[in-house]
Amino acid sequence: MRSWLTNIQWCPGCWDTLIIMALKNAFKELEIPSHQRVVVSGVGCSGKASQYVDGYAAETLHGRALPFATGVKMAKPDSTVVIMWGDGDGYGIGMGHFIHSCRRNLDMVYLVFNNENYALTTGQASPTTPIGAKTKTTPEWNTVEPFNPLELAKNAGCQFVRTADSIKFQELKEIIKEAIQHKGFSLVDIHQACPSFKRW
Ligand SMILES: Cc1ncc(C[n+]2csc(CCOP(=O)(O)OP(=O)(O)O)c2C)c(N)n1
Ligand code: SF4
Ligand SMILES: [Mg+2]
Repeated sequence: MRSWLTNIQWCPGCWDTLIIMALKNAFKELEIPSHQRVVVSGVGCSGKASQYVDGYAAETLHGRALPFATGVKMAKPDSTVVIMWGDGDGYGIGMGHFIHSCRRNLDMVYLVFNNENYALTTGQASPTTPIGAKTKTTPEWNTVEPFNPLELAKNAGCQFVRTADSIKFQELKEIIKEAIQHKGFSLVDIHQACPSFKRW
């Protein structure tokens, strides 16, 4: 069988692959069989992630992975449902779904690949782009304050809220394991380097 690493769709130096590897290892160490795993992604560089994890997978619409995943979890409550998507997906177009998923508290894992930009569409500002950053849509500098997803999630009722860094691989894997074991909706906001467009 060919390794998944021979079919990489990301730029050299992209950290998306580290996040995928951390999830694959977390599934393995928790001994979750592939028929119980469901990985749902949105659209973006991060959206490709679901193609690389053994188990059921769906690459859905931009911003709509959460409602899709909610349906899966309700139909198949014993499955381990993981959402993998970007900051544009999760904190921009999919923001309403994010807040209501925190309120509903279904047992799902919400992994946000936070590279602080819309990377697949070549580097526009996102809700987490810092002040001063130069992007395609902020050619001089970004003047809009980024929002804090962690505080929003807590205020909306999410009881498991963590940040992680994809370069700290072991730590990321352990946090993902904790998130899977947490009974309820869990947010892991993952700092992800995007060498092609995030230059701040
Ligand atoms: C409804 C809809 N609007 C816009 C797009 C175009 N689009 C594709 S990916 C993307 C942004 C992706 O950014 P993010 O979610 O942060 O993922 P990343 O590529 O950074 O991993 C946009 C706007 C789309 N596919 N569908
Ligand atoms: S554009 Fe950025 S996020 Fe997308 S594959 Fe390239 S480095 Fe990764
Ligand atoms: Mg992004």
